[in-house]
Amino acid sequence: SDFEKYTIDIAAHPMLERAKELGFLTTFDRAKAQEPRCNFGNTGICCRICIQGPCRILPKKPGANKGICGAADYTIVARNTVRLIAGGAAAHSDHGRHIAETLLHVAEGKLKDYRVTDVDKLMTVAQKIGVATEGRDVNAIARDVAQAALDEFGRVSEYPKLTWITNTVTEGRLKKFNETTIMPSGINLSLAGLLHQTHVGNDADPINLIFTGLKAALCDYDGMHLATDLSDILFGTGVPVVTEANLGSIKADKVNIALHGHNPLLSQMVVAAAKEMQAEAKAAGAAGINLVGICCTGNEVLMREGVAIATNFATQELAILTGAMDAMVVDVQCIMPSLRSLAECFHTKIVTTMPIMKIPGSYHYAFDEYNALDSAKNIIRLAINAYKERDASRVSIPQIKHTVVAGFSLESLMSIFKNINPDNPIRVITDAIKAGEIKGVALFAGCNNLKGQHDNNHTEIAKGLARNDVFLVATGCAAQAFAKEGLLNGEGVAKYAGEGLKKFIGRLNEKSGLTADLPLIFHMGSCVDNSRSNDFQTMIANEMGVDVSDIPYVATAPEAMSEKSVAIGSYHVAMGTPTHVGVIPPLTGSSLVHEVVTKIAEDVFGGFFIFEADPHKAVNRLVEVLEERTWKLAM
Ligand code: BF8
Ligand code: SF4
Repeated sequence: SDFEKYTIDIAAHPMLERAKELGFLTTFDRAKAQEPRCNFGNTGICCRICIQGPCRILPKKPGANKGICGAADYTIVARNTVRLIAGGAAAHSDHGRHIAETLLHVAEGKLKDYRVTDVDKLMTVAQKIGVATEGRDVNAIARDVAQAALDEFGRVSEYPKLTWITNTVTEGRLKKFNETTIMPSGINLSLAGLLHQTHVGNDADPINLIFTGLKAALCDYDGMHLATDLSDILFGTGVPVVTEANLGSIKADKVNIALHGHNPLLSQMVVAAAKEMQAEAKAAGAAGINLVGICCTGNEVLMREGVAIATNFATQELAILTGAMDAMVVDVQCIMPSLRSLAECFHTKIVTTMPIMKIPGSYHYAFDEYNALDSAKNIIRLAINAYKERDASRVSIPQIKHTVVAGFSLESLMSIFKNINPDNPIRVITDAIKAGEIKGVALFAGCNNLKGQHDNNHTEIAKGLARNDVFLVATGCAAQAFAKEGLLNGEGVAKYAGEGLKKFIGRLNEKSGLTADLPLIFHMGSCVDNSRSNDFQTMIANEMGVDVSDIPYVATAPEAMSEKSVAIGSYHVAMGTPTHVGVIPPLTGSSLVHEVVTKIAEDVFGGFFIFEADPHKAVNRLVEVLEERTWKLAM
């Protein structure tokens, strides 16, 4: 049927069948209805930057080979692309700012429900960014760390440069960023500057625009990194957890609440409140409260609390179609507005919580940091009441799920490495690379994109790289695809790892100190937690005595969709990382821009984009790149 063409996730098939029976349209139907796409938009040569537009480029038609203002295809494509980066960087860093503000209020003693949970991480971060720790009170240190994070946003002069970048990347990268003038000082300054630069009648130079885009992408890195660090400080740094994933994690006999979005500030409180409210759920006739995650807020509470994953971006609607979802609590980003109308057909309550994310017709429970736990309890109460309205005859949960071993913050990965090499844990991986046991490392990141078969690129590329002995780490919806497909457990290793990778993970297993076997792919967290992978790269490069642009480490976003993924991919290129994208982005309308980001970028940064929609070709290309780097390192 069509359903198999839409997605490889077998839990999704019966839900899509059900939608069809009930006459509900899902995102898969809407994606189909959008075809055929307009070629101008598809290739990036539609400009809507001023309201004389849209101007569309017809290369061969005199007068139409430029926009009304005279903008050429390369200007239009470059402007559109860098504005995508700015959107992504704004989203990630605003998320980081929210966490920083909360940490500041915690340090000032203003919030009763939050505290500094991971004092060790606070000390590490403080030392890293140059905040004094010696003999100081925890709250005083936390205040300075939070303030340093907030200062990243408001700086209006070009100096000093961003603290988190300055203190986390290799010396070589820092030099490169300064030489190419892409080193930012203030996040807001850079993003506003980019919007100015791309205004009608401003910069027409595609190269100049791309460099500004990379500067914004580095703001993305900075905002993500501080979001990860400060979330760890507030809620704890992930340690290995065993849980489960896919729609089968929704329980017919329990009050089911999905945590969907990105920001852990609220979802952590819901987790805490749920622990206290099991009795209330039982009084309503349920066996208890069952929390499940969708998208990155799901990844956040998976890493720290072991909460199960219901599903990822493309299939978020299907959680409601089980008929057993009592409430879906959403915060920010990647939440389909369609959820509300679908929920209307069931008893499900959609609860929006943030001032910048409302959906007409849904419940809005304004999240109040000052009474966070109470906010969370009110939401759970709404879910318990909804449970009472649930129609058991309409419940149909696909009994499909897999065991997931996750929680691999860099700290928890290093503590496993430490069991093998106590003096220098990172050598566990650099030695394996040098010995040729593994071919390098690949980061899987990013979304689902309805342009392709859901989750197929993720899993095919992962299996292909595993077979080629590449050590795999993952974040975001990519990690959730693997979780749902059973690749985040020991069986995944047995089935798909090449001989070298099998030996490598086997060695880690012997000394892991865990009861569960280690997985084929190491789940590092949410999308902001790509910063964990960047720290991993930096450690490897420093240990090998080279820059990150020389190490066999690649990134892939097999099903990239969001502006955030464009920002992440772009800063990876600036970091010197070969970066594969499995969806052809809207920039092919300018051969110049295409050439710059796929080829010339390598001469400047060492990193470059690989656009390849075919998963098998992508694997070959990525393996080739890794082998070339290993070969060069050995020379
Ligand atoms: O921040 S991977 S679809 S959920 S944007 Fe969104 Fe993409 Fe999923 Fe996480 Ni990241
Ligand atoms: Fe057209 Fe130029 Fe306006 Fe773009 S900025 S819409 S190309 S006139």
